[in-house]
Amino acid sequence: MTYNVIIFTGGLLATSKPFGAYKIAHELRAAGFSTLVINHVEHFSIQELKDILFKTVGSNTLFVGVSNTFFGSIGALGSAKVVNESDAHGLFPFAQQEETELCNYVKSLNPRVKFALGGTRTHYNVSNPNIDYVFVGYSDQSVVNFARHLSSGVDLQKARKNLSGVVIIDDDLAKDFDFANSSMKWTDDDIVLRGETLPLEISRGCIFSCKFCSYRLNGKQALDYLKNYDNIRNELIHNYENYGVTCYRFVDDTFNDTEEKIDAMLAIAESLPFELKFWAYIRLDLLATRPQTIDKLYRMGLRSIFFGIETLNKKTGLLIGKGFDPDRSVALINSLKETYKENLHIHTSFICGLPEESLDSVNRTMERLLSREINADSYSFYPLGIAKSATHTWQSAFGLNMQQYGYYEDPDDTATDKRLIPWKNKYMTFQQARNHVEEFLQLTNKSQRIKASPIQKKINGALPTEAESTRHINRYKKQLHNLLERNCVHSKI
Ligand code: B12
Ligand code: SF4
Repeated sequence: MTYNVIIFTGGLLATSKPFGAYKIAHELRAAGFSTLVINHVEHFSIQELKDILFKTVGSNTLFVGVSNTFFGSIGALGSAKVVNESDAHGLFPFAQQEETELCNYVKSLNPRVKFALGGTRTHYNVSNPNIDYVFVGYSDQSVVNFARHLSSGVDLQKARKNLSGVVIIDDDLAKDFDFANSSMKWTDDDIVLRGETLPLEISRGCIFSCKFCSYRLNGKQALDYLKNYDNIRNELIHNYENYGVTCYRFVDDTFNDTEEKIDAMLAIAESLPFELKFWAYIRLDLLATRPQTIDKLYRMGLRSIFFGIETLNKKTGLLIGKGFDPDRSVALINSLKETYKENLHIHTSFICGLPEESLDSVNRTMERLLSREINADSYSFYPLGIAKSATHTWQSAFGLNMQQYGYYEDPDDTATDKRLIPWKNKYMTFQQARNHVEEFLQLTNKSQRIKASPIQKKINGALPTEAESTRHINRYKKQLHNLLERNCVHSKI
C-alpha cells in the first residue's frame, strides 16, 4: 500500500514516541488522507529508508513530511550518523548529500511529491532546495488545508514565499483549531508496541513566562488550550483496549497548574479499568503552595516527576521567574522522596549561566546533588542557550533583550552551535558554561547518579541503556517491516 502522506520523525530516546508527527498524522487521517509515520529516522541507513519509500510512495502520494522537534538532541544522544551541517536549514537529520539522495529517490518514484518540514525547530528563513514547504507553529489545521490544496487545489491559507522561494505556512498558535475538542487516535500503522509508554497531550501552553523559556504559548490563561476530559478518557480507554497501554508521558508544560484539572484527572484515573501510571512536568512551587494536591497526583498515578528548578540561587530565581524559596524547594523534594520512596521518581533540571549566578553558586548546587543533600533520583544540567533570531521562530525574554539581562556577544567564541548566540555575562562565557556542565556530567556518569530507577524505566522508559535502546529500535524496525510486507500483500490482492 502506498500512502497520501509519509512523515519521518525521531530524535527522542528510543522508548518514547515524539508526539507532534503522530498528531499531524491523526488530523490528516481524520480528514481522509492515508498517513504513515516513520519514527527513529536517524537509526535507519539511507538504503533502509529507500526500501521503505519504495513500498510507501506511489502515484497517490502528496507529500513527504519531516518533524524536527527533537532533532536537536540527535547528536547529543550519540545515535546519529551525520547531522546535517546546515542543521538550521536541514530537512532530514543527515548530511546534505544523503538528504538530496533521498529526496531524488522519492522524486524518481513520483515527481509530483512535495517535501514539507514541520516541528518546533522550523523558522522563516529556511533556504534548502530540498524543501518546498515549511510549517511554522502548531499545524493541526494548516496541514489538512495543505493536503487538500495538493489533492484538490483548494486555496493554500496562511502561506507566503520567503526570499529563498520556500513556502512558509504559518498558523503559529493555531487559534482557530478547536484544541479542547480535538482528539488523538493511535492506529496499527503507528506501531504501538504492546504495553509501550505513549505521550498523551493534556493541554497546550503554560501559565508562566520564565525569562529563559522560548515556548510560544507562555503566559496563557489557566484553562486555555485544555483538552476536553471526555476525549482524554476515551483516548486512555482506546489505548488500553487496543494496545495494552497503561503508562504515559503527559504532554503538558505544567500539569499541576490548576486544582480543577487535578481533580478532574483524578476522577478520570479512578474510573479507568486499569491502573494509570504517568510522567509529567510539575511545578514545585505549586506543589508547595497547594500541598493537598500532592497525594491527589500520586493517587492519580503520577510516578515520575520532572521538576524544572533551574537554580537554587534566590536572586537568580527571582530574576528568571522561578523565585520560590530555594530552601523550601529542597525540603519539599526531600520530603517527597521520604514519603514515596522508590514509588516516585524525581528528576530535577538545572541551568548553568543564568543571570547573577556565578560558577561557585552553580558548583554548590552540583555538590548538593552529588552528595544527595538534594535527594533527587536523577538530574540534568544544561548550559543556558540563547537562540539566534535568524534560526529560531520564538525567542525567550533573554533572546529578545540580552543586554537587559547582562548578556553580550562573545567575539572570541567560534565553537558555538550556529543556531545559538555565543554569549558572555559577568561571570562566564557560554563556552565555559558548556564545559562546566560537560565536566559535571562526566562526574555523574562515573558516580552512576543518572541511572534510571526501576519505576522510571517502567513508567516512561527513560534513560534506556544502549542495549535496551537497540532492542527497542530493532523491535520497531521489525514491526514496521511486517506492516509494510502485510500492506504489500494486501495491495496485490
Ligand atoms: C513533552 C516534551 C518533551 C518530552 C517528550 C515526550 C514525548 N514522547 O513526546 C521529553 C521530556 C522526553 C522531552 C525531552 C526534551 N526536550 Co522537550 N518538550 C516537550 C514539550 C513540552 C511538548 C512537545 C510536544 O509533544 N508538543 C505537542 C505537539 C503536538 O507539538 P509539536 O511537537 O510542536 O507539533 C506541532 C507542530 O510543531 C507541528 N509539527 C510537528 N511536526 C510536524 C511535521 C510536519 C510534516 C508538519 C507539517 C507539522 C509538524 O504540528 C504539530 C501539531 O500542531 C515541548 C514544549 C512544547 N510545549 O511544545 C518541549 C520541547 C519540544 N523540548 C525541547 C527540548 C530542548 C528538549 C530536550 C532536548 C532537552 C531539554 N532541555 O528538555 C529533551 C530531548 C531528550 C531526548 N532526546 O530524549 C524544546 C525544543 C526546542 C527547539 N525548538 O529545538 C521544546 C520546544 C521546549 C522549549 N521551548 O525549549 N521533551
Ligand atoms: S520554563 Fe516551564 S514553567 Fe516556565 S514558562 Fe517555560 S514551560 Fe512554563
